[in-house]
Amino acid sequence: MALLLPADNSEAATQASIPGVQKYKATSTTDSTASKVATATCPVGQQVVGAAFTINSAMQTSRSVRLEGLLVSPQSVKASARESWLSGDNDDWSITAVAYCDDPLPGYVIVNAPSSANSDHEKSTTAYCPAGKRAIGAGMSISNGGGAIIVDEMIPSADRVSVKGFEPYNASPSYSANWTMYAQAICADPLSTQGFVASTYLARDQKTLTSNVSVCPPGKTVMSTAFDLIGSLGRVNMTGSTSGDAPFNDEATAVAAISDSDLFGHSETWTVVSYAGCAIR
Ligand SMILES: [Ca+2]
Ligand SMILES: [Ca+2]
Repeated sequence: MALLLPADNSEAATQASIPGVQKYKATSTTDSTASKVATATCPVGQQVVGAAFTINSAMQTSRSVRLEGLLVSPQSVKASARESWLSGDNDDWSITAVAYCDDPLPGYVIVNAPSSANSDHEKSTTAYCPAGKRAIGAGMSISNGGGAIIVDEMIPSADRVSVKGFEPYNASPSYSANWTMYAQAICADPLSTQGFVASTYLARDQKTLTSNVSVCPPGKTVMSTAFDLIGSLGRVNMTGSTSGDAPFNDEATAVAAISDSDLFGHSETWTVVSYAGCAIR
């Protein structure tokens, strides 16, 4: 939606048109269709600075639904998920895409970095910002994952975003198709963010469902999210990486659940780390 602002009141207009980072959400249909997509779009004139998602299920844990993509473009965030290629999922579920939108930032660019395209069990790739720019947001996607690939991490740092994915641990049959992972770094000149804040955790455990919260410094709000599964080894599905609504818009939460792969045994302890990209203004 375009903002129509009075030409004779530029200061008020500026304040009105720069309320800070805003969230825009879109949710897919809710049913048991195996593959779903939701696309959240920024208002005209704004750009995506970060992305988030939630897989919504009455089961809460979404054990057999796997994140396939959190694909960012300047205008939109496309979140996609697919039921397990082995078990499917009989429950109704949906996926919500969240676009964090802001006025255009100087030096804004999105860098895409594909992994190799083969059927290796594990693969990772890193998108590097051009020299002098900083990563402010993260995205990823999987090509030809077929409901088999488990996203293990989407980790931001000062000038890059790294992603990793696994085929399910010890699955039989194994996944034999060629697949590709893409890392995406949303980059900008270093002026409007202070980088990412990560949650801490006390211990790994074997809970079915685990979440962790990262909190921006006082006066700052979440402008992007990211996550890292530790010790998951392809046995844990990310089911959400999102932030709260005001007054909790300074908190990002990552949620993960033991996947259907635990049918093959899950004795490792694991946890999930949440990252919040925080806006200064
Ligand atoms: Ca289904
Ligand atoms: Ca394989």
